[in-house]
Amino acid sequence: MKALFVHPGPLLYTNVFLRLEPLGLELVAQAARRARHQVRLIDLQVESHADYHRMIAEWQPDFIAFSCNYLANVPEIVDLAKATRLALPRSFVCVGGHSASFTGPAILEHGEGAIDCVLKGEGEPGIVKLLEAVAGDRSAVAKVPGALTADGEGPRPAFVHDLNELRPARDLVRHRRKYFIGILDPCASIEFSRGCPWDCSFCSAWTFYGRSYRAISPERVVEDLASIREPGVFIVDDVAFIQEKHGFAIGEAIARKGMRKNFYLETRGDVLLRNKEVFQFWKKLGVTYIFLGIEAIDEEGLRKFRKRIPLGRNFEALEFVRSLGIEAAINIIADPDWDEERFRVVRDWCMDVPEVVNISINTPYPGTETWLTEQRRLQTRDYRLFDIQHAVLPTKLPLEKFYRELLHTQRVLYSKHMNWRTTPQLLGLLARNLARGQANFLRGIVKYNKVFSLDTMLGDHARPVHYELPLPPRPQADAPAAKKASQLYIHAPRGRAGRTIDDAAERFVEATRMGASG
Ligand code: B12
Ligand code: SF4
Repeated sequence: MKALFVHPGPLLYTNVFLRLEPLGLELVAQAARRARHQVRLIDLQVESHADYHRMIAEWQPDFIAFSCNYLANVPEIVDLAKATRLALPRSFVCVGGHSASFTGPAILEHGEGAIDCVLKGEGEPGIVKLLEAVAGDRSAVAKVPGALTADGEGPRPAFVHDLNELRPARDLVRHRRKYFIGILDPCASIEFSRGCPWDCSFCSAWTFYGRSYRAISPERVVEDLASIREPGVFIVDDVAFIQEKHGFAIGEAIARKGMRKNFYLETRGDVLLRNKEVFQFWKKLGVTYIFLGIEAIDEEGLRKFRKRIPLGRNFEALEFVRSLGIEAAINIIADPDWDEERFRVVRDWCMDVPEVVNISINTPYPGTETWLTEQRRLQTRDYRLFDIQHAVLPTKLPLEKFYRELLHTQRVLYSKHMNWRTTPQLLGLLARNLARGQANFLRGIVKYNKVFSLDTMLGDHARPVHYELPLPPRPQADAPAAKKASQLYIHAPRGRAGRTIDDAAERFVEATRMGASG
């Protein structure tokens, strides 16, 4: 069959700071290719809807699969599916990915018959079975693990049998030089592990993967890295180097091959402090940026987000990153109940630290515990606003004032990095990128004021809403935490056996998490 894989368009962030290759979709496309289907991929972050329509008109795929990791992309995907149904009435349309897995019934309903199936969970095993059913016995579609159709739901999605057997179909992406993160331009993505053993209440990474954690072998990582031509590499793991020896094994394999890249990774402060040597080693291998989800600058805030890392440890982790000479980027979650004073305190704190600070807005997502327990009513259910840059919960300040404060804070932080001290260095880096024909980040800087403006933000709230996220279920105050969590899982938890970490790391995770689930 001819199968087309589609990544939806950019979100707010993607227009300025970063745009990354659709690694998950490449893996799913490769699984289909291995099953001998003809496969193409289009990434609407870097191509237009007109390109998409041209491609389906010319190539006439039998099967079209959209990747829906981000909730904010749901309306775009539903509209594209409807247009596709009109253009190619006989082709099969499916939607998969992180957010689709948590909102399957609503996506089918919005599609009004244009979406044949939502395929939940990791896509690699499911897509092969789904394509087989679509090509042969269509009545078998509803029995495919992870499939949700108007006729019913298949069994729970299956895990990939062995992550080491997979390779992303990097060759299918047509504009590789368009992917970047800040000055890492161009930048590819790579996976060293999948899943997360922690269970933070605002996050759905762990509920998707059933709190499992699987490591990819150093041999497979090196082989994949060898296929990457870009100098920058984004490590997509939720928490990098949870298991020190895995980090060393990969690093040593890379060093033996003499490979040199500039890496970007994300991790937790307590992991950094526990596994200092591995981060020291990776500094030598080229880690340029470490992103730390500090989330809050006071103990109360941290408790709220259920990250059981004492504040002092987070600051110690920051000190450690600085001591390595690696750039740290920090994320802080702004709560909609922040007032002017709270914003001022945060601004002052951020100005005192040398790091790049990013501020996102506390947003309850389907698939998270906060989604089930958040007592505040949503002030909007417009999918497009669920991008952690818009306030979807009622703000204590009037919305306009809240955005004014937020934008002011973001601008202060942004200009901190564009000041007279950093500008010469930044200009040098931009010039070097330009000389190599890479202007993605420069374009982002130019667009900053247009993207992050009060009028744009308020205008986003005023747009007509065609598709609304269904309301979260009523919170059940008496339901035990474990029961609440178990309702959320996409992949069935396999308990301790599902986590390829040693007992010491498992004990460390237990001591630093707060959940009651397996
Ligand atoms: C790396 C990452 C990023 C990277 C790049 C992501 C990218 N290129 O798309 C960056 C830093 C840019 C990023 C940014 C954001 N992210 Co992000 N990100 C992740 C992270 C940690 C890993 C994603 C990843 O690459 N995984 C590895 C690949 C192999 O897996 P995958 O893409 O999920 O694909 C698999 C399945 O989803 C599925 N699948 C995917 N597509 C399809 C399609 C079909 C047809 C099928 C059948 C299956 C399928 O199969 C794939 C293979 O198994 C996830 C958390 C997580 N563990 O999933 C959060 C996550 C996806 N991000 C999240 C969010 C909120 C964001 C931001 C909005 C804000 C932020 N956190 O910074 C921005 C917006 C990004 C944008 N597009 O503008 C949320 C999503 C919440 C939601 N429900 O919308 C997540 C779940 C994290 C969380 N805290 O809960 N992100
Ligand atoms: S540590 Fe917490 S926030 Fe980070 S990926 Fe794991 S569960 Fe999500």
